[in-house]
Amino acid sequence: MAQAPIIYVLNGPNLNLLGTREPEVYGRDTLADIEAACRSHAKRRGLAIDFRQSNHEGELVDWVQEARTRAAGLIVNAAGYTTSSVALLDALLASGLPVIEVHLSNIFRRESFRQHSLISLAAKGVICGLGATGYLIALDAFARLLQTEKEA
Ligand code: CA2
Repeated sequence: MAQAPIIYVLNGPNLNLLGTREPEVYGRDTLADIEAACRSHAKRRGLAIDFRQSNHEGELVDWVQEARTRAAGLIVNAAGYTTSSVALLDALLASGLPVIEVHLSNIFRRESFRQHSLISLAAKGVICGLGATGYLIALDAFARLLQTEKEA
């Protein structure tokens, strides 16, 4: 059987703290819970995931460059780098891969500085405010997208 397409799921700074603080904003799931949910959901959709988190901008850039040759798409929650990282935006644009941007919280109900995403300039779609479910919806979108590409 052919290998399942790989979706890189990249998480930015401080998301390793999920489940320990600010549950009213980010929910009670830990990042490990989200990874487990993504892994089983991806399997149901015929996808594989490579799920990672880094507090370092350059490491995220390296992973996007790596994804170019390994992945069929990227799900990115760039966290605090969302509004500031031209380097990450450039890497995403250069990857030529479809990107879905995800945020756990509804950034449009929060401070205005959170509402201007640079990453969105590289994104096919953006999902926010649905907590961990947003990642699963992004995987659903990739399953449909890749199926449509296969049929074309
Ligand atoms: O809602 C999201 O997913 C965000 O990307 C999360 C970022 C924030 O800067 C964005 O505006 C929206 C923050 C991630 C920090 O996560 C924490 C989790 C638990 C405790 C403290 C921070």
